[in-house]
Amino acid sequence: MPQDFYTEHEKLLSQQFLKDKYLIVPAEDMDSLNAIRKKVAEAAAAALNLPIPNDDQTDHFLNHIHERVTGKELNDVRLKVITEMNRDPWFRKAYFKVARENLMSLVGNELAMQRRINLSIQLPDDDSSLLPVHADVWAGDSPYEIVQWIPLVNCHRTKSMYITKADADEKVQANFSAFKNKSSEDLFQHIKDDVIFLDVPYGSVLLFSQNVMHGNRINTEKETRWSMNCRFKSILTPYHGKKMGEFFEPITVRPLTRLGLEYKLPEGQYEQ
Ligand SMILES: O=C(O)CCC(=O)C(=O)O
Ligand SMILES: [Fe+2]
Repeated sequence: MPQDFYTEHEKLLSQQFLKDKYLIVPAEDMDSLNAIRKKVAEAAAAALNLPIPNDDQTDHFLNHIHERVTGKELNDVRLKVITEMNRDPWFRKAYFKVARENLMSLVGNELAMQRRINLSIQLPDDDSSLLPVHADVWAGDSPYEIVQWIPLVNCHRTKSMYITKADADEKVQANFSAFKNKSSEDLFQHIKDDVIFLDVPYGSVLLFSQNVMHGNRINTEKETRWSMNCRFKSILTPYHGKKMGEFFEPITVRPLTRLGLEYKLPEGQYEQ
């Protein structure tokens, strides 16, 4: 595909994304990211009846939450925090600002955003909230979606998520009938030498295609993982199970698209 209309920066970004199917980029707006992290920590402290950590304590508070919560209580806390995150409209705007320019370069400038931002918390050595190997497109997402994955603590090795190397992923998905009667653990064992546990420190953002197999394993690091994920797509690309209005909300519809969608030909004019 000719790329001569791209800027040099867009060319580099898209080449790298098309090669690896993911990118790790610096947060574009640290103030927004810090405000997001503060809100999450406050909501978690409230859910656990703990004092709200100050800014200097927040990183330690999140990384060490397993010292104050059991695996059993965790999902309840997680759901309470998600509700708080999604209650304030500023939170979504801040989330978008953290990777706005990169999203526009990779996806388009007329974007739909997932209505509910997700939160994932992985305590050390806990197997209760793992996501086995999958590609979200296998379960209702369209292949036109990107995931914006933002860590609230430094994520690496099993404290992070893994993604499959693009060439290995392509081979397995092209020959998927071989795995028809196999478990997702069998599938993971098959690809395990071809997965990359992504190094995503706080202050950076992971953008990945959910067409590629990914997931997580038991966190064998000594700290708890906190990360958020939210999908974006170009408004006018095809939808699958996740519909506009229900799952996605338009966030940057441009004026000419509005005019075009609203325009009605006067009666008697030729309609194609
Ligand atoms: O955070 C993870 O470990 C996996 C996230 C995931 O599967 C997704 O966002 O689609
Ligand atoms: Fe996923």
